[in-house]
Amino acid sequence: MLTVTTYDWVPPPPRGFVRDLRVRWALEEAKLPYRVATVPFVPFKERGAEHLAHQPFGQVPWLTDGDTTVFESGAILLHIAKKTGTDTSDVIEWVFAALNSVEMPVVPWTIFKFSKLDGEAVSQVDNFLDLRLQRMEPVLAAREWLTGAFTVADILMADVLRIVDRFDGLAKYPACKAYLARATARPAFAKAHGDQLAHFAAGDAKRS
Ligand SMILES: N[C@@H](CCC(=O)N[C@@H](CS)C(=O)NCC(=O)O)C(=O)O
Repeated sequence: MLTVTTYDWVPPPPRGFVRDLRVRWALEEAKLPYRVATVPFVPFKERGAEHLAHQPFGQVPWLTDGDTTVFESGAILLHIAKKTGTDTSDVIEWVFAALNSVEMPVVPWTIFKFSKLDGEAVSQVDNFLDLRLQRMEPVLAAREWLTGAFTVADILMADVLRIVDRFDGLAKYPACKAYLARATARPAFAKAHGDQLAHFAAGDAKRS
C-alpha cells in the first residue's frame, strides 16, 4: 500500500495548494490505491526526528512505498511515473522545467504577493517569472499536454501555474491559462483537490 503523508491541519490560506495535492493527483491519475497519513502541523522547532528522517527540511509531502520512502514532490511523481512506465526522458525534462525553471521564480513571487511587498527586488522577480511565462506561452499554445499524453510533468507544471493564477499572474498568458483549465478539469484533479480540502476540514473538527 502506498502512503502519502501530509499535515494533520493547516490554516485556510494554503488549503488546496499543499503539495500533497500533487501526489494525490498523480495517484488518482495512475489509479493506484493509497492511504493518507499525517504529521502534526507544529512550529518547525517542534517537528520530530521521525518527521525529519522522512523529510529532512521538516516539510510535507513524502510517499512511503513498502520499504521505500521518497520526499520532494518531483521525486515522488517520478517514482509514481516509474511504477506506471511513464518516466521517459521527455517527461523527466519537463518535470525539471516545471520545478527548476518555472517554480523557481514562483516561490519568491508568491511570498512577495502574500506579504504585499513592493520595490526593486519584487520587480526583478516579476521580470524573472515573466521571462519563463513568455516562453511557456508558445509551448502551451502549440500542444495539449507537454509530452503528448497527460503525465506527471503536466501535474507539476499545472500545479505551479495554479499558484501564479491564484494572484492573477496568468492574465497576459491565455495559452497558459487554457492549459491550466484543461488540466484542472480532469476528474483526478477534482478528486485530489476535494480530498485535500476535506482532510483539512476534518482537522478543523478535531481541533475544536
Ligand atoms: N520542494 C518541496 C517543497 C515542500 C513544501 O514546500 N512543503 C510545504 C507545504 S506545500 C511545507 O511543508 N511547508 C511548511 C514549512 O516549510 O515549514 C516539494 O516539492 O516537496
